[in-house]
Amino acid sequence: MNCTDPATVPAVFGGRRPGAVLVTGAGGEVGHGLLAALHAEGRRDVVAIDVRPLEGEVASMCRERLVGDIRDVQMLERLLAAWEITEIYHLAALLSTRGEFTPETAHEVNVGGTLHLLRLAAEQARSHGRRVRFIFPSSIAVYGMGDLQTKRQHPRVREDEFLQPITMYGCNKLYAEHLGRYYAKHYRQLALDRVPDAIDFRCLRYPGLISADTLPAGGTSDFAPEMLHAAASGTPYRCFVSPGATIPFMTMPDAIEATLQLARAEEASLTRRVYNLSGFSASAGRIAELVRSFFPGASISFEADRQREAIVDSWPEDVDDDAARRDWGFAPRHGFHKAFSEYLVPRIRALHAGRSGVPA
Ligand code: AKB
Repeated sequence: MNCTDPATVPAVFGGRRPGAVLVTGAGGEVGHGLLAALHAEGRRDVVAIDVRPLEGEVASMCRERLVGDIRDVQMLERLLAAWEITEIYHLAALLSTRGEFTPETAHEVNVGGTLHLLRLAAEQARSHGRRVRFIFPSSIAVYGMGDLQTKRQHPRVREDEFLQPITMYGCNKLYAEHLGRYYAKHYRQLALDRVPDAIDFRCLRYPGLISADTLPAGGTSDFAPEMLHAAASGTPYRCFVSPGATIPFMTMPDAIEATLQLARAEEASLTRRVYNLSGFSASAGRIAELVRSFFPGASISFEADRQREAIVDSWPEDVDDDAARRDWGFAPRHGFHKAFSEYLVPRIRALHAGRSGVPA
């Protein structure tokens, strides 16, 4: 049922709206994995928003599916009327490459949309009297290493270092992290009717994510999943960065697991609100070598797009995720080789086997 029509707002029994967990950007790569994971842990109260209709198996995992834009304040107002939201996973975003063609739109979505969602969280907390847990994915795009020499001299960057992003997406994510901290701790701090401590904001800085089940769109770290999916489907791939371009990555299952781990962590164990994550650091050249070892016929060439490569070069080789490991037990299952041998290659072969004649 699509709830953009107010007439379909669920009934309110005894003054109580039905409880819900809200997932924005539900149709994206992370959204697909998160909806499945929430369903697997027994959540049957998921309200999903995306600009496109949610399709496939994950659509049936939602109690409600809305087609709408997080910039639409009226739509968010209707959410306030219809649901008692106590947890928000705000995944909707315009990623780094796409954002460089429409930076102002990226700002409106990534910052304006996040502001609307944080305000919704504050209003929800005011209306139902409980705190709202707000889980926000940030990115390694918040970093700006300056030049390759600095990047190489600082191979494992901590959360509070080199925060000079060079993309609109990175600027948006860094500002949104501060907005989350503000709404959680200082929102309307001079107003007599403020609701203190209404939002429990928690943030993970995702590295480049690689999924076996979905293809990425609009990112600059996408060269890794694009290369793998092309090899599995027998399609020649021209990599838009040089073999030496290196950043941190993690598999989608590890990203989803980490997201739920942070969401479930005891607040007392959190020494910070924004956490680095990394599964492994790899160069485009090492990824190509491993891909060829699994797909010997793969046609992979390197034709660097200097502008896109400059974005990747501005990101760290790897990040220091000790705080996540110490505070809430972050422990990715997939290192570089295991990511391919245990997850990516078996899953992608199965996915592409029926499509391209590539032997399973
Ligand atoms: C992108 O490439 O923009 C994203 C990211 C690194 O956050 N995948």
